[in-house]
Amino acid sequence: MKKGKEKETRRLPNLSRREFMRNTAAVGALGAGIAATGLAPVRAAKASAIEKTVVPPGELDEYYGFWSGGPSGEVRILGIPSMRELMRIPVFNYDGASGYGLTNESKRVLGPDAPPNGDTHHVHMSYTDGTYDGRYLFVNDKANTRIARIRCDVMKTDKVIGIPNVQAIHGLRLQKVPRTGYVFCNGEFRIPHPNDGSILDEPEKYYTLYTAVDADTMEIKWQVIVDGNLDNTDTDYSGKYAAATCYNAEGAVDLAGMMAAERDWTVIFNIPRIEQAVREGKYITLGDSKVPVVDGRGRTPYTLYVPTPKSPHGVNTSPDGKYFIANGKLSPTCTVISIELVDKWFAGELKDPRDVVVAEPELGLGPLHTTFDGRGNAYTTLFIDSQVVKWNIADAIRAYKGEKVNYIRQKIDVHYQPGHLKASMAETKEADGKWLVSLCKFSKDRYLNVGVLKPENDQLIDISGERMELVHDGPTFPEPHDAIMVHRSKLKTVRKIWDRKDPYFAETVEMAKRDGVVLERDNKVIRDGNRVRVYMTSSAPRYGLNEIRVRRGDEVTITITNIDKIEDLTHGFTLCDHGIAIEIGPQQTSSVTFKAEKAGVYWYYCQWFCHALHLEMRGRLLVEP
Ligand code: K7E
Ligand code: CUA
Repeated sequence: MKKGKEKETRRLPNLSRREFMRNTAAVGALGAGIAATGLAPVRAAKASAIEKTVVPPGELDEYYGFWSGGPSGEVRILGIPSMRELMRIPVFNYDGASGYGLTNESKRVLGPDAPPNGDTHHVHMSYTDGTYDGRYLFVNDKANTRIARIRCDVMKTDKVIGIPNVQAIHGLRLQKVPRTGYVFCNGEFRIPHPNDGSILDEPEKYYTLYTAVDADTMEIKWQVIVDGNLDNTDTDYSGKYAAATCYNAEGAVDLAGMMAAERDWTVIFNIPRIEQAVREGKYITLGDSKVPVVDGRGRTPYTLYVPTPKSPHGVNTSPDGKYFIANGKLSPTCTVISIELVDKWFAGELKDPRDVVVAEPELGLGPLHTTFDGRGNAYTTLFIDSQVVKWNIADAIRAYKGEKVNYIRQKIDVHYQPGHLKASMAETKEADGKWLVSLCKFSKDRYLNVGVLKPENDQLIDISGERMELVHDGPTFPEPHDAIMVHRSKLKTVRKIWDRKDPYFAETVEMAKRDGVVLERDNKVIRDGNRVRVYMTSSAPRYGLNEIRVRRGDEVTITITNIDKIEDLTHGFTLCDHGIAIEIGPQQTSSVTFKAEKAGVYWYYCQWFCHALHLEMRGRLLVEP
């Protein structure tokens, strides 16, 4: 009896509510006495775990979480452990609240004819010396083959670039040491070269490339042609290597073909050797692009293809810098690659590419991604089993050598079908093993039914102790793929109001200068043919101009400078019936250009609640016929 009671006590905290209730009934059936005495401590334990996630009103979270937004095209900021969503950063999407995609400043970031959507999967923060430095975030757009950079001081997107010669940027990772020099981008889909219709249904002629972008200038530095395709990627802690998974070694264009081989591979890039090849002119260029392209197919000095079972997905570097871990997806295993042995391979000391593999732990069904606690343990999502498995890397290596050790530490149910997971600071050398988030693709019955489209479910797990403990469910709009958790001490430079010298609106300031306008003071309308430039200030609760007169057919640029210096005092400018709404933060200058096509009176108003007289903060655009 006593044994049974202890077993239940251990198991219960990990169960869903429904399972919890069922279990309570089961225990009850064993004997009312056990149910009563056995459950009390369980509830206490669960309550105390949940308590750790409670951030009382008025208090701040310990971690910033940055979530990709998938086909929402954005990046989201959450507070951890509360899981409160703090902000959304529009990146590839258009956003009606901030006017991203409408203001001239954001249009300069997005470039001309930017598509209205994006598909963000992998958001990562810039590094100095192997840990986050709070300067930038970088994120991919799989849908339109772009990447973007977000400035962390203002949390705004400041660069968006297209990647040439490839289709669908999927995996994206940053060089970690000595600092983020390169952003590495995986072109996922193999395509013809040139892709101009001259080659169509000849898949054997398709290929894809690995791209290195300079993180400071956002210039594309080089590309490497690879065999197979490119799924996820990660980098090491020496600055020398990057690894990427390939799930379609077959080069197939249909499902059955892509799944055929028992092994695909993980390709490892030797960065110094690729740089050397570029310096020595050992490259080609493709099409109109001037980017140096190095051929890394087959056996080359630049690449190492490590056979990996089967259609591997995520690849993750352990925070001690020793291993790349490729997640098997269609194989129940992870493949642990020793970076020290990769060194030996490139030095010519090993014969077989499989010699760099030091473990292949069997974890469960559908391993997709792995994260770390900095104490030698790895945590892997099992998509099919709907679990997170905690396992010990050193023990998995011993088992691979034939020792009888159990490397599995614990499996915990998650709800349901997890993709990525990430522990706090896990992709830095300062992995601190406090929290882990499991990004579950399905929430099914976990929330009130909101219709056919359900939210995803991000579950927070306390990993600070021996046992993982599920402590929070967090619904999210479809669909973040990945997330990182950054300790708040890394982000001390986030601004509270804009700097008037900020480069984000420097071009607009230049335009005002040419018009002889002092943005912080002048309220003026300048006519230049049928172009009209309107300059005004905003200061709660009024605009500098409460009427603007233009003629039908004019191209009108409205430039507003928010002269309020009070933190959080954002104004807006919405022009009725013109599809225009922009945000102007304290000390910011924002501008928007439109054509006055309809004669008549159109009210403009401030859409950010700024003052008791916020509703009165409005004016008229008078369009003469
Ligand atoms: Cu696994 Cu795009 Cu990182 Cu989705 S990817 S889960
Ligand atoms: Cu200004 Cu509301």
